[in-house]
Amino acid sequence: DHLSLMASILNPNVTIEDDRTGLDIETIRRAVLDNLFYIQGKFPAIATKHDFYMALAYTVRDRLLQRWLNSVQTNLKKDVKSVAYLSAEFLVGPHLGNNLINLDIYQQVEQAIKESGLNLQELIDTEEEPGLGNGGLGRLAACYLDSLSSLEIPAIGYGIRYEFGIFDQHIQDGWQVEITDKWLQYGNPWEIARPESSVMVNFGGRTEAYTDDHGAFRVRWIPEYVVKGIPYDTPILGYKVNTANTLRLWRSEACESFNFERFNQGDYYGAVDSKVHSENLCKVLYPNDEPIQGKELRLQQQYFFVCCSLQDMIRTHLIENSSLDNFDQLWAIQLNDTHPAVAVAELMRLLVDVHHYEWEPAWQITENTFGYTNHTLLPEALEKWPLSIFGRLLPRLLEIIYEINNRFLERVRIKFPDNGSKMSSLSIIDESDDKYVRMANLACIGSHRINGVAQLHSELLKETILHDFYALFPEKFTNVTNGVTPRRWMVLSNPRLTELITQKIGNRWINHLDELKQLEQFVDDASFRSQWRQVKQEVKQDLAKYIEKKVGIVVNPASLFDVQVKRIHEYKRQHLNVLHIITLYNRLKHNPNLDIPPRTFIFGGKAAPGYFMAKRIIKLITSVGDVINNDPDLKDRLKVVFLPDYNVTLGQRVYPAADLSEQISTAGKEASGTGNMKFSLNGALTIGTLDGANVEIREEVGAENFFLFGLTTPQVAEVKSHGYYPRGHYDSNEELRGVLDLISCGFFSRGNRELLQPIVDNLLYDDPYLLLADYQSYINSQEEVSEAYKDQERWSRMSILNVARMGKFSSDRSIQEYCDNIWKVQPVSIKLQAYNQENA
Ligand code: F58
Repeated sequence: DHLSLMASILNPNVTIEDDRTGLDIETIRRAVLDNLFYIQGKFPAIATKHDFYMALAYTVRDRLLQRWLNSVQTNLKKDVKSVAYLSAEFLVGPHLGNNLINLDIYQQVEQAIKESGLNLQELIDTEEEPGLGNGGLGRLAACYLDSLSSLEIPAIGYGIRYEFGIFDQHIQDGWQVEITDKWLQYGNPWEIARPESSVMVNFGGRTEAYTDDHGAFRVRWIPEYVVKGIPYDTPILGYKVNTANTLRLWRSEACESFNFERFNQGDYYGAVDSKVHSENLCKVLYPNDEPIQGKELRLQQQYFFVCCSLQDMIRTHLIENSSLDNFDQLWAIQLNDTHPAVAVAELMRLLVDVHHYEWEPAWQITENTFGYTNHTLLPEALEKWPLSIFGRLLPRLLEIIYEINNRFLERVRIKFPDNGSKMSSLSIIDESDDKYVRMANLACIGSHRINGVAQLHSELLKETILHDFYALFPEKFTNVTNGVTPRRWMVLSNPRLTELITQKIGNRWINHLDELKQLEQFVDDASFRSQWRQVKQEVKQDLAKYIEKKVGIVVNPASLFDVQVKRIHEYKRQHLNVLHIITLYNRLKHNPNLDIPPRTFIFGGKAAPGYFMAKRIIKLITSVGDVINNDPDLKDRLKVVFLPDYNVTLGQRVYPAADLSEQISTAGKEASGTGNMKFSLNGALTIGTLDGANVEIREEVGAENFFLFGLTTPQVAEVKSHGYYPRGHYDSNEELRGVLDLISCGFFSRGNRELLQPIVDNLLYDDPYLLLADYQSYINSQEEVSEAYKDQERWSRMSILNVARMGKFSSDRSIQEYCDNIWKVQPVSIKLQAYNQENA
């Protein structure tokens, strides 16, 4: 139209709006029909819901492209420093709804879809979520991408495009059954393959010394086979800004030109074999959460995506720069845990072997470039690779690691002479029994910053697993407390509460979360509190409907929704929650007149397929639920629900509907937690230990608005140091004894005494996570919860104050801290220029 044409003549930064960029309702409606016809090949009359979803997704993608391509172009510029976030997992969740929020076109699109006789929410719910992560670590990476773009920081996320993400969980007869996640089967409208930017990755073989033309001594790697990495790019748009950064995920393929003979001289089966082998590399995400197993394929995955990503950064760097001398000034690379830590050795290899740097300057660049984030204190979760596997798969990398280690240990020897135990704990090579490569040591040595993910965790790192590194380089250690994005975890998932808050304080809180503080002024306003309760009630009704549809259990939306959703793990203590449920059950059976508010216990979470105890805990929950949900004596006062297939999409339904958030890990075990933040942001109160970020949440919301229980980290250590005797708690606590005995006698397992006994035995004779030691304290705290819930006005006050004081836990704050203290990067605002304008 002539207005926008005029505008574009006057100001070249304003683009001409057409059917692929226009944001008004009519243009969007037309564009969806256009895409339905030209991309899905369907008339509306025969189109499925999925067809409409695809048509809408492409409509939205079209509207991202200008911002995206202009962002990519800008990030290439000579003086722009970028963040590269290296992560084996990105648990981004469905894109459609989030992009509508960040583009700020939700309402227009909702209207346009309505005018076509459809429902936007239904289309949003059609999207298959990319489950490219296990849990908190992968989801954190996704929140960080959202905040990087929203803060206009030039950034790229690098990872693996797994063909099968985290498995889908079905529950059969109360047990978890794993089903493969075929997330790509109907196509992915959000990604663009860039085969022209493919790179090659070496594996196996041997190394060879040679002298180059200038007489310099060099090494080359003669691989056994070469795999091709093909990048698939997804735009990550920021909230109401032009910045759309890239998530670049690598897929592996056979490099047919490498093994020329096989592919071209008749060994057809051999060629196909090698193709299959290469494609297997990125087939499936490893579904284990904490304890790691040294599987060769996983090391291949790690090296594959790291090698592809570093080559990609170097290639982009050399477009505008004549050398890599300033690589560390233009790139800040963050290692999301040790999974990409081989990058330290790989960057050295690329600088020394390929770009012919001397060791020392190459090492300076490397150390200045990397930062390392640790996400766990569990010693069994620290990655180490058997030396034999590592050397066979990555012979040149092992040589480089030895060289890094020798030079490093030389410095250690000077600082701590004659200290053999320090040397062996700091060495990258673990020589205890079998030899291993310790990835955390490599990450610490090769990074200029090392951070934990909550204050307590960062302190414990310095005191425990990284103690000797802290003694050596105290200046490297810092903390960045995790955060979550309010766009997905409030605006998208909880539109009702978003609306109520925005009515009161405007919408600046969405990207300045501290502004929620202003809600405190309404805490004494009875009509506001009643609106607040009304919103929670409606959201709980939605979840109740979902529960009935999914698992056939009718729950009372007025009951207290007591929720624990997270991976199933002994340290997270879902079974402690169950001990409380059985305690209430026994109390109600013995005293039917007991005055406690009705509760609905909601669980969700996946167990690692090979984790025996975690799978039994699921069976325990479902078994207890079967009995309790069907006991007429209880008159529906208790319900226990296990929601299958907990994932990002389900999280978006659950957090807004929770009254109580269960954050009950053994103190000192949960690095941070991020679900804890999502709950509290949505108005749930927390029952929790002094663990991870719970400590800081309690500090922010006020001790009086948080249900605390349990041993502290030093108390846990104290109990363990005196030879913990869990049986003593069983002997002395009659109510606890009643609970454990009821499980043991087969009451919840149709008389089968073997089924759940492993859990009881573990608690009585080992109890590594101190459930029995914390039991009474937990029960007492739960009684306070029930008392508080009976006084709905008091509960609403506490809920409002929780939300009002959650400002700190925005991932925008976390990312700002990374930018200031670790990456030293600045925002860059993106000017829009259309593809058909001059100089584009
Ligand atoms: C989690 N780690 C921490 N690991 O457990 C949690 O406390 C923290 O809030 C979160 O990271 C973000 O910092 C976690 O999710 C994994 O899923 C790994 C996947 C790969 C194998 C080892 C565990």
